Amino acid sequence: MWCMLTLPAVLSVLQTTMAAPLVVNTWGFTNATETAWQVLMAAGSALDAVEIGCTTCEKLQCDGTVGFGGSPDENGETTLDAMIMDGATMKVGAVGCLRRVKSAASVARAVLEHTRHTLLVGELATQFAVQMGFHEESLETKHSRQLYEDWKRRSCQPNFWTNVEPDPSDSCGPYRRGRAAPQQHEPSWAGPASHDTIGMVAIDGRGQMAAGTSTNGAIHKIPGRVGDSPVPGAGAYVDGEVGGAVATGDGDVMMRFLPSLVAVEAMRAGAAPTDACRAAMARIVARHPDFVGALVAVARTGEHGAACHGLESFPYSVAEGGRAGARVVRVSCQ
Ligand code: SD4
Repeated sequence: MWCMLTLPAVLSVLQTTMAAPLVVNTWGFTNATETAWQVLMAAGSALDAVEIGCTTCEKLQCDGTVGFGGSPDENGETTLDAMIMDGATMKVGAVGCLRRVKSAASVARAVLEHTRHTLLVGELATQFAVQMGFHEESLETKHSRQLYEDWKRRSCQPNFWTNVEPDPSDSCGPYRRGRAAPQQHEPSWAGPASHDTIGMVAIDGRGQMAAGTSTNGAIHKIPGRVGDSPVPGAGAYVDGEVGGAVATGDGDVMMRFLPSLVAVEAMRAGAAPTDACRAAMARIVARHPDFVGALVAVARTGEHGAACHGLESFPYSVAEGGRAGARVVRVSCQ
């Protein structure tokens, strides 16, 4: 076929089938986008870019919902969820409810690289991290202590308990089982200010793709809670032959619908990234009209798009060839 095409025609075919390096991440976390982009510009891999990008947010404590010192649980402890997925091998490394280790994305990468497992959780994930050379330290800060104490002062409101006694809508625990009330409408916990997980998708110079997430989850969560972010198909998913998607928002709902997988499968079936995100979001919203969250998708060609619900608008950050620096794209959720 090539010998029958002129040079400009060959170039145009290549442009539509191969993407230049690209990084996309949830929210306006452009510092993370920039560090990931630097990795790609230095001929680094998509996996390295996603790890470095998510690590940047962990260090900067992006919006208080990534990294140490945010979203204390009911005991006042910050625990971390993170995932990294390789779109070339479909391997995943993830940690859930990681305790006392700051660099959750890098521990997830260590799970991917040094084990045949996918997800390690809790205290035993910490043991793994320490064995892999990560530093163990408290994730508490003055800020997280304050958030915890304010919550105690508000009679532990809001919280995630249902059908327990004493009444969780006006009392702290300890709770015991109560009578199950008829299933009520389940409000979303994720108000506009309470959810800012970083989810990132990258394409490197060889056209390989990776995706990842990092978060400290839901504020005042019940200890032991793991959200959608370390669950493949929920918080992130990437298939290098198709594209990738990442999610942010009410993870307790999202992990029941695997929206990142649904978006990637929609792209596989031919949908553009924006339409793929809308289709995945529509499935959630049909059952949870109050849902608050957003999805960003990237096709392997580099086309990207997003969809959101329960917010006025949703920003995501992009760095791509030919443009200087990271920029923020804002999509309307109306
Ligand atoms: C979670 N999806 O743990 C995460 C929260 C989130 O921005 O997106 N925060 O449910």
